[in-house]
Amino acid sequence: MKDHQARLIELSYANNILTFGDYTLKSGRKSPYFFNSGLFKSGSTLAAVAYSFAQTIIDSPELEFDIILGPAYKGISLAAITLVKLAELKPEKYGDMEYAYNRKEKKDHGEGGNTVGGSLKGKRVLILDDVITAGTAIRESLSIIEVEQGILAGVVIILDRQERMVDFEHSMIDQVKKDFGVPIISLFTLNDIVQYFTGKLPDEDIKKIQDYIALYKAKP
Ligand code: OMP
Repeated sequence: MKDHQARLIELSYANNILTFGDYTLKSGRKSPYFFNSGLFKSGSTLAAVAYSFAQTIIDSPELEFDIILGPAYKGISLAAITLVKLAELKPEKYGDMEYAYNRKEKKDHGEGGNTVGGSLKGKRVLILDDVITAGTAIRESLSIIEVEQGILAGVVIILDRQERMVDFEHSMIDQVKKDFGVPIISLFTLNDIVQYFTGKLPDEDIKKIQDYIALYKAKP
């Protein structure tokens, strides 16, 4: 784990973005931990996540893309702040790059269209989002790219929960890598969380996570 990744885990915990307790997920799974990226709401936490995303992208030359897609709602601000940071760190490469996001509701007046921002058509699109669990949200983002005639170039997320799909023993991440042959990168994974908090959290909390892993961990 790089320093900025460990710092992001620490800061997420300090700001109640990463919490331990009893949660029901979108997939119906009962999880002993939750990551709420909607709580990146202060200037300093937004700056930290933007830096971590931008630095991870810069450190991943295999990610070659022309535009960033931030899926509504939580991906929108994440994509915007990351592009600002990329333009700051590497203006020659990212200064003119655009981002886009989808509308949740269809619009038939004004500028129309299902996306706002740059056009995805014919472009290599990087999806930037918060969390992948069973893969439903990422599936929706893939269909936006398809409808808008873009080309998937890769995915960067904050947290890979390393879980299997609802009806399949492998993870959605592995499936997308296989189907599209593109990189999928996370700022940190559930493994990193366990590693970071072992010895810092009560053993019983770590045990609950281990039990959860035993139930839902994706097969490689
Ligand atoms: P999947 O669509 O199952 O991959 O779940 C990912 C989505 O679930 C995220 O985009 C969030 O909306 C939500 N989520 C979190 O935000 N944090 C978590 O720790 C877990 C989930 C979740 O419900 O699985």
